[in-house]
Amino acid sequence: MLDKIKQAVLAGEMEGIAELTNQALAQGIGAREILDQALTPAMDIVGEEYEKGDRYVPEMLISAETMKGAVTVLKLLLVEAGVKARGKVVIGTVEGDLHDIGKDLVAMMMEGAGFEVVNLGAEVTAEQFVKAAKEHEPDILGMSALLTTTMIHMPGVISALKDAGLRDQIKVMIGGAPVTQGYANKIGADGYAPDAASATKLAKSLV
Ligand code: B1M
Repeated sequence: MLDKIKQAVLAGEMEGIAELTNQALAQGIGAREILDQALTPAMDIVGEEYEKGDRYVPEMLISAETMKGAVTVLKLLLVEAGVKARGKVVIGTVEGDLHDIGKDLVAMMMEGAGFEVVNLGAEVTAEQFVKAAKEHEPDILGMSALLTTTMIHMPGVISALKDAGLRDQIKVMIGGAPVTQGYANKIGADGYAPDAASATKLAKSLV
């Protein structure tokens, strides 16, 4: 059953995943087991295949959505069982930038990896990032930018976090097509990732 669930995530079988997950639970397989032995390993494979170029973005999205379908079924049970989220992430696309596909993919992969994710959407101002940081107290704040004209808002968000006295408690990670590791170093971010799979790995290493 666990292998069936794993294969369903790999194949992106969104339609049947909720039923399959419920069947596994009915057979006495624990929510934690399903998460650790089927869903997470499947998403690890998806990430590795994407990194190697064996899987394309739409396939990764479909697998991520499939995993979300299973996680939705398990969520309540996992909370009840006291399975702590790996950490909390507040994520958004920066001010003036409405590209959100890549950011949503990162958010989904992180959720799949066990993070609690607060997705602020696109065109998020520094003030909105800080407000969300105060409200949700995340371990990580993630910023995405797809335009050379909007990535310049990233240092402003970091300054605003500093001004609000929050910078020491929150790791900042950034990404998006024009963003680089060099830029992350320059603006004092804690990390940069080039794609959703490595963003998830980075988030794990930051918490
Ligand atoms: Co726009 N656009 N666009 N666009 N668009 C680009 C980015 C562009 C490169 C196209 C081009 O000219 N070749 C170019 C930017 C040039 C530049 O600044 N260097 C561009 C432009 C110029 C514009 C407009 C200015 C066009 C115009 O109106 N004249 C305009 C700007 C609007 C605005 O934001 N204010 C605009 C508008 C749009 C659409 C609305 C039509 C649409 C966005 C729809 C949406 O997102 N809801 C759009 C699209 C779709 C694109 C392209 C074609 C695709 C972007 C995408 O979704 N890629 C893009 C060209 C391209 O990339 N081929 C382009 C797929 C996605 C999965 O990848 O977003 O890179 P990506 O995300 C990756 C990684 O970057 C990384 O992981 C993701 C998953 O692997 N990542 C992170 C992303 N965020 C991360 C955060 C992290 C870590 C990793 O940590 C927090």
